Amino acid sequence: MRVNAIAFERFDQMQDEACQERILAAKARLGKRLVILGHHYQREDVFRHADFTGDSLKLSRLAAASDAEYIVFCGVHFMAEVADILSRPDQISILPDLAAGCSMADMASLARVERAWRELAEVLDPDQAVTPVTYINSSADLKAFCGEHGGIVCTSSNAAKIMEWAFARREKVLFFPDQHLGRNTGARMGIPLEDMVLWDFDQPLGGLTSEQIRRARVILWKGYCSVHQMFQPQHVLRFRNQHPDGQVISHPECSHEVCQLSDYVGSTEFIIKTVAESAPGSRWLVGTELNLVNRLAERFKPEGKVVQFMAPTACMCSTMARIDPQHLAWTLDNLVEGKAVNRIRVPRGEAELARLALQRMLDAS
Ligand code: CIZ
Ligand code: SF4
Repeated sequence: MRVNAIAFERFDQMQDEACQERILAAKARLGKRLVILGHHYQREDVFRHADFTGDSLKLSRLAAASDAEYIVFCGVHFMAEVADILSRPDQISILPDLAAGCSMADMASLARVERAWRELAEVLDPDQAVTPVTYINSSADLKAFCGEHGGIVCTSSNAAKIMEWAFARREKVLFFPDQHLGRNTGARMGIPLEDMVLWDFDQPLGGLTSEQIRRARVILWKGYCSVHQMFQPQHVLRFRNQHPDGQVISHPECSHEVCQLSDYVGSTEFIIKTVAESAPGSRWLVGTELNLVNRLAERFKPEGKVVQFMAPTACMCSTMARIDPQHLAWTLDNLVEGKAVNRIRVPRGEAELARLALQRMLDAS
């Protein structure tokens, strides 16, 4: 941070209402120089300030198309990286709190993936036989790894199309970091569960035998989302019991068992669209982040739709919640002063390779 930036301490204890006023005032002063992007999982008191809302795919496209000088990403770290990679060099991507990471993304590091690639090379030639596919929930260096090794990025909106792209090029897929999105997508494409093996990155050769690797079609990284992992088959079964007419919709980061019991499985954009298009009076059980489910419940209440959260306990994305009105107000006040705090900048070489993998995704989806 530059020495003369406004310190966060001045905002830390500020009341929410005071922050809201400052955010509105700063937005008015910055006008078209600023665009605020808000992910569906953001808390309401931040989400309401977004110029555009969406999932990470939609928001990364919008970041690329935006003319604004400052892109303030109310989401998590990898999303602000994608905005930096896809935007012009003179645009500045900002994450209001640098501690807003993604615990799933952190489960795959470049060192671990490179080690996996080296270990796979003991069994086969990975650059001939394996397409690396990274979920967009991953750090920029892993997207660069995919760019360099003939691989690609996917999101929960396009995972099946991207897997098809991958299989059209090489016979196997190494999918990281989310095992569940990989498994659910593979299963939907008709790949038997036994043809998808789990790569335990703490074990030599992922805890697999050479034979298991040779036979596998998909190698799934042992990562998961701690929020979506909370949803259990019994939550679905209990709902079905109580509400036989109700419908169940889940995010593909949920376990395969939960997805199998659901009527619909898809990304946040898909979930919103499906509930929006359902008949008035319908009842839904939704397996995804709580802020989004609460927003859906409020939005569709006037149509008599009942939208319920899948788990009995509240589970939010705690890292998304780091972006609060205090951090947003602090970030914007600094921009008004001409200071870009918390800028996210991906090193050039890495950004070029990551852009290649992202561009393959955008072209394929
Ligand atoms: O891709 C995203 O934005 C995430 C994290 C979830 C979803 O399905 O939209
Ligand atoms: Fe990461 Fe899960 Fe939070 Fe999404 S909900 S940002 S996958 S920790």
